[in-house]
Amino acid sequence: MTTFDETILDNLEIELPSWAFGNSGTRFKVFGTPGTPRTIHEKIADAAKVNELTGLAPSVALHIPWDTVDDYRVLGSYAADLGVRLGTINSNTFQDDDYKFGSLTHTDKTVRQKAIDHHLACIDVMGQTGSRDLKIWLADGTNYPGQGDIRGRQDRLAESLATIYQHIGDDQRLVLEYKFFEPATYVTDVPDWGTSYAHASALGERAMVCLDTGHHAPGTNIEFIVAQLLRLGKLGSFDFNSRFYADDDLIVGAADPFQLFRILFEVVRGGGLDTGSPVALMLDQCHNVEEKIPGQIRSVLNVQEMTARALLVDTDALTAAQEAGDVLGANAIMMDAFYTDVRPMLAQRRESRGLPADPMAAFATSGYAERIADERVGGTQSSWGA
Ligand code: AOS
Ligand code: ZN
Ligand code: ZN
Repeated sequence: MTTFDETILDNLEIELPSWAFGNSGTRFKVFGTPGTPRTIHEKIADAAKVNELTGLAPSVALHIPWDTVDDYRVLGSYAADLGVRLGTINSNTFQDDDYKFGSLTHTDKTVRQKAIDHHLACIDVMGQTGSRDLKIWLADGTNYPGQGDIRGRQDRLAESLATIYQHIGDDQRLVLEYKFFEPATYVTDVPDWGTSYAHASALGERAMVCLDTGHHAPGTNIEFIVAQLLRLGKLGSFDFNSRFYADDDLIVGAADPFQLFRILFEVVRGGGLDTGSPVALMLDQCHNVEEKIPGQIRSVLNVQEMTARALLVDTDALTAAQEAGDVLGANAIMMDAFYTDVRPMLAQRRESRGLPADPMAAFATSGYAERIADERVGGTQSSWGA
């Protein structure tokens, strides 16, 4: 097996979303699961279990107001006691009647101000949690031609973002996520990487793009976008998940492992996993029918496995083949790395670092699932959202 720089694997960190541990579903049905967290504390405990067994997930993203608490410093200490830290703060301007026709883009200044104030409150939370990133995903958009002034909405968006950005601290970042459709079905106000990049560039150095892998039209070459954003120095973070149809939020690497490999190859190629890189890796997933904690374990392992395979690409040989016009040779170098089973090597690495060789099996025999099912009775289970 080709050898590679081990530090990239050693330093790999994938943030877990608090909402992945709650019940989620479709508009037809949300299925409850025994042991589902009832509080943000229980979500953090579950996330910490994933980190304990994999060594890959030392931070948890919060969604405000879903994860609102009185004292975020106390919550941070609680997380630290469990071996994790609080990470990205996600704003939410998509579950309030006032935002029916938009939030940061709304024609009504009062509604825009309400949405801006929510983001300022999120920045305040970041100050208490020590979080670096404010991640903004907007549901803003329109469903029918003529419903809104496309250009005016962009102008208002730019103005609102600029107001929020003024409050972003020197050590903080504003990360703007794009999505091609849903809930809006005609115009989405931040539909693609170009729009996100245009706004982030206008804001300044501490504004970056968030690439959610499930937010592209079928057939989109996502690794190209990754390469381009890295070139431009504007790839701030990933929301990892996978999809068959739309924004399915399935386990990353489940639907198309080869695509994940190609994406991670470009991340490595662009220095996105080098020490000090601005690229943050995060999951943005829901577990509708599968168990949630194993779902998160499987996810971070998938990212680790595809990172290892991407690192196996013999880049010197690849460059030589590319420059020689050896199309099939170059392609074979990529495929050799992709088809390499890195699982035994990763199991060995885990053992040598005091982690279980097989985190999925370790969780299954840990008794944790049974314990939380017994303990977490009464109260209301969290669902996607609260
Ligand atoms: C929505 O589709 C986006 O992926 C956002 O990242 C969103 O904030 C997240 O899914 C949690 O709702
Ligand atoms: Zn997302
Ligand atoms: Zn999404």
